[in-house]
Amino acid sequence: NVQRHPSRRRKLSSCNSVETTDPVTSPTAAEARVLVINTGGTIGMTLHDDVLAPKANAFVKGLRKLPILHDEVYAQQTCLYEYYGENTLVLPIVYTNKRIVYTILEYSPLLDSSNMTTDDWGRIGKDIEKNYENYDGFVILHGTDTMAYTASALSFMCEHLGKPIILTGSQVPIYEMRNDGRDNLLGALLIAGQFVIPEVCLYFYNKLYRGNRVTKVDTGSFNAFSSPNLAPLATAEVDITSKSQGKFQSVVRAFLQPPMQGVVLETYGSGNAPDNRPDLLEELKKATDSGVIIINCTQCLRGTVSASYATGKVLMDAGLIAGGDMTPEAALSKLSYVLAKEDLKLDARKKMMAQNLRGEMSTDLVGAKLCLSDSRFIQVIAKSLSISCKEELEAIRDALTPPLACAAAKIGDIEALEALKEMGSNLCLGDYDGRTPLHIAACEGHLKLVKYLLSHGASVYAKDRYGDTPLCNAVRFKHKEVVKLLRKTGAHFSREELEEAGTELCSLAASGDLDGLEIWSIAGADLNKPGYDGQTAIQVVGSRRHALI
Ligand code: ASN
Repeated sequence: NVQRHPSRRRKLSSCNSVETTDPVTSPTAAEARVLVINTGGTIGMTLHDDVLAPKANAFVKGLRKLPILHDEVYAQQTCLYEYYGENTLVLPIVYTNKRIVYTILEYSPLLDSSNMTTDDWGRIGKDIEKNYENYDGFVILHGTDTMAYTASALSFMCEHLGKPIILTGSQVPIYEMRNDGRDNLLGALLIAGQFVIPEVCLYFYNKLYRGNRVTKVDTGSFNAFSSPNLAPLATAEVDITSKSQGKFQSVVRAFLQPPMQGVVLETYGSGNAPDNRPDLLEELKKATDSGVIIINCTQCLRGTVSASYATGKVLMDAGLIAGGDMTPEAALSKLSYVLAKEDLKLDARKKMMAQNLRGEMSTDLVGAKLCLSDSRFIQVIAKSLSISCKEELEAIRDALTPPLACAAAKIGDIEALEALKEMGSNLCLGDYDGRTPLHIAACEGHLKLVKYLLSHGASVYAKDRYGDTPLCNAVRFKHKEVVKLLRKTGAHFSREELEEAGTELCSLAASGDLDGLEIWSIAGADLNKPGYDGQTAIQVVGSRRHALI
């Protein structure tokens, strides 16, 4: 795709590069941009006095020397540093003929993640917000010790997220001969640059996990994280396809006193505690009565908190909130997030804690199990193919339903979409051309349906095989209200699209299409952007008026 970064391309002739037709170095590949925020952690540490500690201003220089993580020839040929600055690097070309250009923002001081505080979470969140529109994805380099906490915290902080945020790091510094940092960084960059996964994720040892589902389980293995209750979101294989009793009671009482506002309690099995300790239960009850939010999480890696035992029911009776299958890391961060919502009353806060906010807990494990039995359509097909096992049924459903959902979107049939959703199909998936129901609804101008899809998690950032988003489609087909709604939901033109808009705007101006110009402007285009001949749309409108007079 030759038009992805036109202004850099325009400069190419003046920069000291030699044009080439070699596909590996040719500066004609489409580019994705990823922002890497380096907060510290083992990945960039070096040995000082026999202990590992972060080293400032060394990471970018180190990466430049690793051909697997940086293509210096391409950088020179495309004036990369001149355009994006010295801290920008570029991966070798990937098989999808894409270049991933990444810029590293290094924090000072770099931290061992055991020293991270909630202020650091806030700083990361703000930096993502500040740079959100200029990048396709974000990678956060972070120490492993508290990575699951930061991932959980970011998942709650990032409301209406539409782009991937991927935390990664390593167990061994990237500068050492045998290390896991190179693979982890490379995998995270490839995913952040090529896939629209609108979640906070954690990538480690070839697996992409939902960030608020992981826990660090191993201090000495490259396979350091586990997501016990939710399978990885993606796997990168060949292809990328998630005490003493009396004293204890007084400690509990002291601990639950003001200003304590919330507590995560890790309990046995399915959320159980001794029911023969009325003294402790009474302390817990007193605390919840006085407004302390206590979340009951299980100590077990797999399974969920339930009220199936008397020993669990006593905790519910004491006013604890069942934490389902949330990790304690996610529960703690969620609690900080909910407690920070100052405008919420206690009941509303408690309700939020019990609800699934970002996929951190399975709401109803039984109900969530896929039920294909009531889907006549899939059954008929399965029967004709003599298929009965659940996995094969799911495979058929996943192959068939995206084009069906697109067909329903084309005719504005919300009921059909609702039925497909109930069948367990994902309305965000695209058809063979990567076109999602939202793309189709945007083309057709079905405002109600666009609203429906957006409220059911459709991504405004989904790109079809031509690189177009639903916003591009709505603009092209001049559906003003859809454009407004998509913009309100966070859709925006990429920097490259804004650069390229000048010529299109001029041709609209030349044909007197003021409506079209208005829609482009609502979509974020600058009517003062010059077209290929240096004239702006406004100038073209002016000279056209002049000619008419
Ligand atoms: N102590 C390190 C950290 O969390 C551990 C690591 O990154 N592997 O920063």
